[in-house]
Amino acid sequence: MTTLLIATRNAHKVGEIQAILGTSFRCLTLKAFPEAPAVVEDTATFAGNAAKKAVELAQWLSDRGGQHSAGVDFVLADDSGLEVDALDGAPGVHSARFAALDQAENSQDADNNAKLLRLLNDVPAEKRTGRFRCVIALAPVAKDRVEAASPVCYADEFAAELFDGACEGRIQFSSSGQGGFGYDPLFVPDGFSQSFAELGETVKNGLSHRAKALAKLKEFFGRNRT
Ligand code: ITT
Repeated sequence: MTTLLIATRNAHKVGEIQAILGTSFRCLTLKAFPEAPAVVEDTATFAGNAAKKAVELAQWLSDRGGQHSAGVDFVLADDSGLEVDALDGAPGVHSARFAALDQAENSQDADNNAKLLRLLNDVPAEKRTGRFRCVIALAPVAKDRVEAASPVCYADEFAAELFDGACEGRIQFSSSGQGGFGYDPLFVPDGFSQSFAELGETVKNGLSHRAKALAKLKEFFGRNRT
């Protein structure tokens, strides 16, 4: 069975990824690797940040050598966020620290949601469209790696496979619901009248941006097993 390291420090994301992947993979989390380095998310795209997280951690695990990598075959990283049309795609890649863009640390969900509502104060219902986006990056962990002589080969060895997903919807005028995390209390997916936080995890995990990206990842493994 393939072993994945789910390399996110967001416990809600870990829960959703594990629930969506089910039992088809053996999943470890960063709890098994407390000394894993923090990766700086400084690229301009979800794909760039997801690939950077997966590749840096796969390199780190590979450098530790086979017996210290707990059998991890691939590192899986998720970069995601909310794009709001009336805000030209913001908060986008800055979704986690939207309330305090000058800080390196993530902001509280409540502060991010309050800022979003404030910026959309004068925007009417029909213009409050947007989407969640997710890019999942998968990077292989090299077992018993012999350092490649060429830096090009070294880079290729850790290139990440990318899987993306989007979920269209609209932003409510106020928060509702207790489930989920992040912007879920404000986001109503197309075809529904309740927020992700009200709809609950089973509905969300059936149609979310993350579910769509992970469906592509499962297809990828299905194709490569045959
Ligand atoms: P890692 O980098 O460790 O994975 P993070 O929370 O910092 O954790 P991101 O940089 O990808 O992750 O930021 C994602 C932010 O986008 C997250 O903090 C939420 O604010 C928002 N977000 C992403 N997916 C979401 C979802 O399914 N529901 C609600 N908000 C979501």
